[in-house]
Amino acid sequence: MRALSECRLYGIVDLSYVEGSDAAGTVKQMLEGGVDLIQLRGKRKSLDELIGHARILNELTSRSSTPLIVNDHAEIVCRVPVEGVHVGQNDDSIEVARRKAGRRILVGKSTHSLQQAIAAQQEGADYIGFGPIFATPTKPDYAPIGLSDIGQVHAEVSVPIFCIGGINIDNLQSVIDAGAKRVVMVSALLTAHSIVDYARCATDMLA
Ligand code: TZP
Ligand code: MG
Repeated sequence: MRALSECRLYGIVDLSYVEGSDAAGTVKQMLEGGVDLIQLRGKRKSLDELIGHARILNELTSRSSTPLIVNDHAEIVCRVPVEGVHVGQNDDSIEVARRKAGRRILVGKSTHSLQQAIAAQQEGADYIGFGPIFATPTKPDYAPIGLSDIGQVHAEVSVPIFCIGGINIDNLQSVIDAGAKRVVMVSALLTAHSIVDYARCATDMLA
């Protein structure tokens, strides 16, 4: 399985953008385009529905040694051999997520400030999301934090940092120039004319 330290482009299969029936096709295109870490996110889906999707996606990601992370629900990790879970500031703590999983998994945490980033590392996160960098319809209730703390968060946090929020091909270079090594793309990738070409372009820029 690919190590987190080798991951640069994190793609999220967000079921508010992708029909469940298209999720597997989306993941195949992401993998072909070089997305090297994938998350399943379905805010409005039941646990059973998410478990069904996770099973199908896990077949694809495991074949290409790409870690699959599920959003929010450590319960899924007990039922499907995915690699990890991602928790937000208002979700299970990292400790609770690890206890629920009952096996060794990756746990990522969303952070929205430098202080939260440092706290998440101290709490034992394997990686963090840092953002939203720019305003985004995918997480509309969160104020963007901008580019200014990206350098500092990389100086103070040693676990992999994935900048997230409103990132697309047109602003990716500004995020990299601010110090980012890794990014998450949700809507930009999922609404791209060609997910494969879009991901290839982003991975080339992050290489
Ligand atoms: N956490 C912070 S911003 C965000 C999440 C889940 C959404 C990112 O989506 P997009 O479409 O890439 O802006
Ligand atoms: Mg969450």
